[in-house]
Amino acid sequence: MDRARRALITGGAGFIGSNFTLYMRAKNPDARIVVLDKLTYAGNLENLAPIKRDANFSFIKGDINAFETVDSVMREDNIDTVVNFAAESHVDRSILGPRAFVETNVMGTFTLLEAARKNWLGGGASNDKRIFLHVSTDEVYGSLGETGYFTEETPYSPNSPYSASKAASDHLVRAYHHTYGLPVITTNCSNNYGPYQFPEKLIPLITINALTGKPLPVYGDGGNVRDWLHVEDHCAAIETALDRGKIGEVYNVGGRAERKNIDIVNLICGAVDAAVNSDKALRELYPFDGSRKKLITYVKDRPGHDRRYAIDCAKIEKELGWTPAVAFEDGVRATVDWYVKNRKWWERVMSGEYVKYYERQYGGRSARP
Ligand code: NAD
Ligand code: TDX
Repeated sequence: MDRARRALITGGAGFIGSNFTLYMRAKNPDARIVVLDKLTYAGNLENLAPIKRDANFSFIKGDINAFETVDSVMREDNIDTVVNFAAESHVDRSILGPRAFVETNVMGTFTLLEAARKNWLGGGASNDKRIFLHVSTDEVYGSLGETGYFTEETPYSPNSPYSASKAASDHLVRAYHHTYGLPVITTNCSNNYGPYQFPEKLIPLITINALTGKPLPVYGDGGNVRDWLHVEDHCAAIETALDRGKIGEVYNVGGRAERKNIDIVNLICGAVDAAVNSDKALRELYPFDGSRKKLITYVKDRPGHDRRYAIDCAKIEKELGWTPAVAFEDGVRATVDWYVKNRKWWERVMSGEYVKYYERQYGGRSARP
């Protein structure tokens, strides 16, 4: 990162936000970093433990909907960079209970934009280094057939309450630039994976279930396709957009790694088998006879399940020089190893709330219709 930013990172105790906070601190020891996070079920302060004693870092437990909190942080810390990760992020939870998605993703982003407008455009000294970077998703573009890619020009067509709420937030961000001149950049990224991902998402859920010998739920026919990006590559893309992105622009970020869900589940089974079989202590901890592929269980499909996502990331590659670096199969094996080594982390986050969610989401769903 090319200079000492004064950054407010919202949702910095979640999966991508904590990876980005640690990445930014490592790249730029002089940056002032303030993380604002509500610590919902998905937020975990332990993710930020490596920098908790850093003098140039502070954590604030708070809601992006609380205008006074956001406003005072922006003013008192003289924030010039907002990176907005805070969100309700899980599609299945948005189907079970959409309200929180509208409250945080739409109203929360609106509140942040209002605080940035007041602090940056309210008549004080101008500063051309200010950036409000909004972290969004490829899901806003809807679902693709067998062919084609999402570009920055693809019309929005969100299908789940999650993607609709993210789409609404993207539109507000765009409007604040167009109407008020707020210095914004939006990134729309494909599916991430890597350390610290909450085990409600496909890759960590399948990894932990395979380790612990539980059924591996595959929705529908397992043929849905996602484009996967290692979280470290996403962090580098955000850093690139902050350093070299053009204000007012949108950048699609993807891994050029389209995979069918069932192929990923098979890959994880192989990686878990290999990791456990290579170590006597792990064999005793996670005993299993044969390949874990036998745990694969096809279950009832997700309502409105998007069939295929695929990102065309040529714009950020050509204009800003970013490109994904982690090969998918290598990244998945490294991620499986991380979950094998960090059992304490996932045992703690799979608390009472998680058990209730899991039962609601997967209980009585074992047969495909
Ligand atoms: P996550 O669910 O792991 O983390 C979200 C964080 O936001 C948590 O720490 C949570 O406590 C915090 N949060 C939630 N509501 C809040 C509120 N009202 N105020 C303050 N903090 C709040 O999510 P993630 O997977 O790390 O995703 C981060 C961002 O990236 C989201 O905006 C998501 O839409 C986007 N994104 C995610 C992916 C992916 O594959 N995970 C891909 C593309 C884009
Ligand atoms: O148990 C499961 N079985 C299964 O087959 C789970 C949890 C998922 N799936 C399927 C559904 C999807 O086709 O795997 C695919 C990936 O599912 P998720 O990990 O839930 O991700 P997805 O719905 O694609 O959304 C993710 O990518 C875009 C993130 O959760 C979003 O935050 C991000 O914006």
